[in-house]
Amino acid sequence: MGFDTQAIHAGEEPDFTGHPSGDVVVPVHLASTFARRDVDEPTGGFEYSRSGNPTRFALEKKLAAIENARYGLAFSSGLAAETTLCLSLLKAGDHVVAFDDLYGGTRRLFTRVFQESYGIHFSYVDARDPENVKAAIRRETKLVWLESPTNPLLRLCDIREIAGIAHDAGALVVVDNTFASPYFQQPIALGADVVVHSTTKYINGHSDSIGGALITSDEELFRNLRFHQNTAGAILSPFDSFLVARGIKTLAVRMERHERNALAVAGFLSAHRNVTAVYYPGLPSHPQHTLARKQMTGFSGMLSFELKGGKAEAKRFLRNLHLFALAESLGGVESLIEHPATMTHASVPQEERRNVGVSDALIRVSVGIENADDLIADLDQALGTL
Ligand code: P1T
Repeated sequence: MGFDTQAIHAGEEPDFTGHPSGDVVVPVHLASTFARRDVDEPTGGFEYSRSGNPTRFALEKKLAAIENARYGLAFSSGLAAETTLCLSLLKAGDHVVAFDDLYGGTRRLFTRVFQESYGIHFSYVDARDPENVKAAIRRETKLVWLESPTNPLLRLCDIREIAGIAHDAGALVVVDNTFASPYFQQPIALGADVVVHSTTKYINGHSDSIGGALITSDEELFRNLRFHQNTAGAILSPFDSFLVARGIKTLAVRMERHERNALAVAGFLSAHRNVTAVYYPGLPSHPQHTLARKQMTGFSGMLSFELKGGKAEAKRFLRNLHLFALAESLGGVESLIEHPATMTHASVPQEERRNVGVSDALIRVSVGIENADDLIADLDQALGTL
């Protein structure tokens, strides 16, 4: 079945919760607990809403379907999903190899919590070259943690090749697929063991829910993750589960439009005299455009660019925009813009930011699904003020 069909129908089979009403949309089951007739027979399989909730269960089926995987779990945020994953798979003394360009909050979680308090070690490498991953792997390496494309520099890594390297060394591969969305990239088919999402972004798509997901096709891994989801308790609420499931139904059409608009915006920025570099995997000038064509089916709606000048120019440009909201987050229908060095990646120490290439002139754009001409006109007038 096609992605768009799955996105609409998976998890929404009218009778799957035993509801007699035949709802074509899974209802919001707000109950915190479920009555049973006998002590050892949970009615309809549900006992207590942290352990399992029919609305969340429907979403989890849909999340698995759109990643073409077997199992999905929904969490209260992307970071809650990441925390649960680390709790499930890592212990003191273990080692993780991670892409050096990652969402700032992910790096903060690794460094400030799992490294400083739990004795887990992290090596950050430029995973654009798989040899760097290979060279960083140690006997204690349990995970290789990737984003592709990365936040905020839109760098890619060859997921299939790195999965081969990691598996040869007995390590699992995690791919944060938030930027691409499952519509444009399915890492499990490329060899990843677990996919992470901040569903806050494209998957929900309307900037009105914070959530996260873990998706896998490995049954043992799934049981372990589900045990920790229930035991640590960072589940997605029934209402958010409903919103996210609703968002997924339009993911295919939204992503097509995000991409079309992003291509137009990237083309415009590339030709502007006040822009010194544009990072968008859909541009033939992107150094990894060929890899993008190989492992993705599209280029998504995220891009970043460098302005001529520095922080002062970046601030002036951002203040002068009218249509783009100056805000963290991404992947919603409305266009957002931000300054990674002072916003999403402020928690990464300045020197590490510089080493990776996040400069004070870097601007990140989440291109929405508005009229592209309006977006370009707004960027044009603000760039003209520099
Ligand atoms: O915000 P939360 O739902 O907890 O998701 C964290 C997260 C995980 N992975 C990636 C790639 C992300 O971009 C994020 C969150 N990012 C932003 C809020 C941002 O503006 O980049």
